[in-house]
Amino acid sequence: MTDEIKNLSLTRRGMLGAAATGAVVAGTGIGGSMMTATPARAAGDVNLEPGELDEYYGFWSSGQTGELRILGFPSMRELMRVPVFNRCSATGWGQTNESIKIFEDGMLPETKAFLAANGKRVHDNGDLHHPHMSFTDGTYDGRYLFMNDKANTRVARVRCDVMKTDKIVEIPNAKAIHGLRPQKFPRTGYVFANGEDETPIVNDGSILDEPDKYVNFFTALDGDTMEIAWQVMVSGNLDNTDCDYQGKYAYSTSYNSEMGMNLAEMTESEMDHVVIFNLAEIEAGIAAGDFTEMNGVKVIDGRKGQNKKYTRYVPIPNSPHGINTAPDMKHVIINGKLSPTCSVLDVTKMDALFESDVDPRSIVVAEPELGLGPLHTAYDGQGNAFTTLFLDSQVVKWNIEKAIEAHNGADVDPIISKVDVHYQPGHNSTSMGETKEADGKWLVSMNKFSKDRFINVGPLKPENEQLIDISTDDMKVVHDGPTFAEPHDSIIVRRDIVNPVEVWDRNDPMWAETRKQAEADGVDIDDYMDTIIRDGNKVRVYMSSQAPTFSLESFEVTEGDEVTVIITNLDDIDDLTHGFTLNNHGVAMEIGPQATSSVTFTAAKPGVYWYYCQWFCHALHMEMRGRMFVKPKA
Ligand code: CUK
Ligand code: CUA
Repeated sequence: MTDEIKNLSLTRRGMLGAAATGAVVAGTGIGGSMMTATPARAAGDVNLEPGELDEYYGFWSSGQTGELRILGFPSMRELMRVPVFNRCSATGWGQTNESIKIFEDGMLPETKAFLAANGKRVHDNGDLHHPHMSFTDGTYDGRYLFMNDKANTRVARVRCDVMKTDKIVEIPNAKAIHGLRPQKFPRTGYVFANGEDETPIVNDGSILDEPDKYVNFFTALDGDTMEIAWQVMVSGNLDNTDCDYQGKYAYSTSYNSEMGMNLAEMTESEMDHVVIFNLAEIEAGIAAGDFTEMNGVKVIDGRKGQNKKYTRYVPIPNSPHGINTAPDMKHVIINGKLSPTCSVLDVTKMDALFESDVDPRSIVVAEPELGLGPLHTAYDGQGNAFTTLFLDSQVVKWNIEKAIEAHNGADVDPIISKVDVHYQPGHNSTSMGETKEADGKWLVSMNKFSKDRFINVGPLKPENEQLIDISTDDMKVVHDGPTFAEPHDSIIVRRDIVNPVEVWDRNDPMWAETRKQAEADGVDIDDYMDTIIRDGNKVRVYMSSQAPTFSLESFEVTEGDEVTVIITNLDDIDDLTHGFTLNNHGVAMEIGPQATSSVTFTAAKPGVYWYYCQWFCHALHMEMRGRMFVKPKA
């Protein structure tokens, strides 16, 4: 595309948008001033020329695949998969010693024992729903990404300098970590994580059907150390969570205030609730010793009716799901799911809620009816909200102030426009939309069903993530993006905020443990190495890689030996990753430029086994191989 044509297509979209805006404004009876109220700001072109770079990073969850994905945005091109809770065939995540250490360091002792009894060291599945970046002063700071694992009750952290996982923490007491958000102000700070499944307060196999003995846990981790700061025990389950821009409150939705154990019981009442957590009071309670220690964690009792200033329960219709703080730093929108409404909370009214016995519903300042199945809301930073309607297969754009006016009796319709999406949207995200720097350019609707949108690949179909230009009131779907199971949530981050390195720093903590072992063995892992250490039936094979060779063309071990292969990639050129794959041993790992990786396995039956570099690194990449010779046991 030439520049003229590109400009032309931009202009044309701008014109179409403006024309449609007029129609919508006329149709909904909103004053014509709306047109000037929304400043012209072209979202940009979704079709990048070959070689052109994206304006944003998209960080995508992958649901039950267990990894984090990085997309270029708005092109929606998948750039990278970062293994987190999953076992990765390419990189050896979940198999290398460096990654297993990260899994094991944050593991509860009972899980270690359970896995050992099942002949494993790590869980190799996860259910990653919510990736969120660390904040400083209300906006992303490019340090870390935090994410949940609903399947095995964990929280992980990814370092944004190398885009690798560096912490995986299993959360005690809670079950099924679901909602997760980092503290926005003054910084992260806390990472808030919801347990979704309630469990008996003593969960030792003696209690099943006594709902009054079931509780749930809200967890605050320290985002710097990834240690658990405290937990709050609550009534009902917890679904999604968010926090304010003032650093005072966090809040979570609960879809089962009934504490029901089956579908009929769980959806019985018309009103469920949002739990509001008072951070200063909780910290004071911890300092004053008003906690119970459970499995090494300080737990505050914030259950309904304990009448302390740790929590408040605000009734919300009906099985509310998503909860999203607006970039106006004042309003919080709760998505009704089984109710066609969204409830708007005013965070400035929360102080009063804790100081006196005002009606908890007094912080609800609007409750517009938007359509069927509202699940999540995103923002444009111009006072408008975009809510997914799961049952209607639509995204609705509505104005928060108008919803408040209508709630106060004015005859105004807060709904600006609706757009069909394909189909059944869950989360949606806008560019920078969960920060105070929301820029109102793009929205992605993360649809659970794609049905007929792509050529058929069998009964299991991809999700469909649709890109919507929101720079005008007419929301225009401009791209369909198929994804594999099952992204729930995403964030869209301005490119200047994220600055990963090109090659590893030799002093990276990732292989600190390996370095220690090498020092004990008298090997310098920062240099050329070709040393084999025999230590009983343990063999440590140190080699370096430099395209297109491994320093060791062969090494010898004995059948049944516990072999550890340690490799430093001495290449320091941008994009020169090597790998080590050992035939018929299920062994493969990535060794990035200037990185050290290691893997441990038991040598199989006697014979010759070739190992090779699996990353195409050089014209002689095919020749980058060697032999492990396994001798019979004497
Ligand atoms: S949840 Cu999936 S659509 Cu886990 Cu954020 Cu709402
Ligand atoms: Cu090294 Cu291929």
